[in-house]
Amino acid sequence: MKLTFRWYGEGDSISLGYIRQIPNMSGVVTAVYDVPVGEAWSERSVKKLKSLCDESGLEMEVIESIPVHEDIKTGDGRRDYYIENYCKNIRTVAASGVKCVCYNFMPVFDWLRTTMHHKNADGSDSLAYSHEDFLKADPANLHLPGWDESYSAEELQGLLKKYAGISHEQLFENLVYFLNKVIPVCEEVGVNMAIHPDDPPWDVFALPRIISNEADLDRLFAAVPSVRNGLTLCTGSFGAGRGNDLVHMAAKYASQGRVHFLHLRNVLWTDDCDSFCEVGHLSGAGSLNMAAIVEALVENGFDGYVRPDHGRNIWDEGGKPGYGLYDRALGAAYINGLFEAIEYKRNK
Ligand SMILES: [Mn+2]
Repeated sequence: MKLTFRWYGEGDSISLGYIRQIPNMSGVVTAVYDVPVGEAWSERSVKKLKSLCDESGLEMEVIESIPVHEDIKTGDGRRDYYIENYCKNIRTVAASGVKCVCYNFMPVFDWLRTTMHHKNADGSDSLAYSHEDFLKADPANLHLPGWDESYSAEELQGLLKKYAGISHEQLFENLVYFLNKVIPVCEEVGVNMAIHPDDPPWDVFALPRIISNEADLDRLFAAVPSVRNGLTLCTGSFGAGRGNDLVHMAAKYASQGRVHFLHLRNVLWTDDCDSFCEVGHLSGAGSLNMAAIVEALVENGFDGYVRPDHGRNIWDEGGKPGYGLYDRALGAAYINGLFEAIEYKRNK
């Protein structure tokens, strides 16, 4: 596996120098952040990122993400223009050595929590989702932690209205339409597309979601069979869905060669419905058996990019919720240990 770390570009308070010092770190996962969603990234911006990484001794082989414009998801008039830009972006990043692009196809919200500061018993805090609190949210007057600055009230209502007429079937067809244009470019330039699952893996506010479980993935891979069409196995996102058998899914998609990118984090299911909180990465901290998941991956030939996903906020670090240095670095150390132990045992 290749261990990576998400880096939010030059505006990130965590420096490449710090990232470089995490044991076994091979590279960063990053993106161009100052271009509106759907527009083309300049070669200059991508090359700048690449040279910053080079100077720090880190690779830049994974982009997370090239965001998909809502018109592509809704299938509206300008989708072909945005898909063309998307293909251009794939060519641009491939020219700088990128091998994997993480993206998602979630309408409007690409993650959703009800608090960014859930207090854990150990004094740390983390992101959490309470189904009870979620049900109290009023779609006509939405205020969601982490989202209030992303859309104006009018924009949000406009988008929600647009999606009111879009079924799961339609959204899926729009995803296939998009991939049928994008995957041939990926084949040409040697880039893997890694779709990120819905987070959490169910519909929110009547917005359709189509990458929530094994059946969804099977349907996607049957519709666009190229192995360039793969996934980001995000254990925390799929793992919030209690019907998802992560060990089975890890084994199945790794053996198909479709796990291009791995997000490792644990979640703790906190009640009898859908509530969960984000916890430390190791198995004992949450509801997922991380060792069994990684073992299933390794035994089925997984050799791709891995990154520690969201961490807790510990040691009074502050900063971007879920994306501090400390707990993600602890997660990285744990991930190194898991892989080393499993690979050692296997190769003995
Ligand atoms: Mn993830």
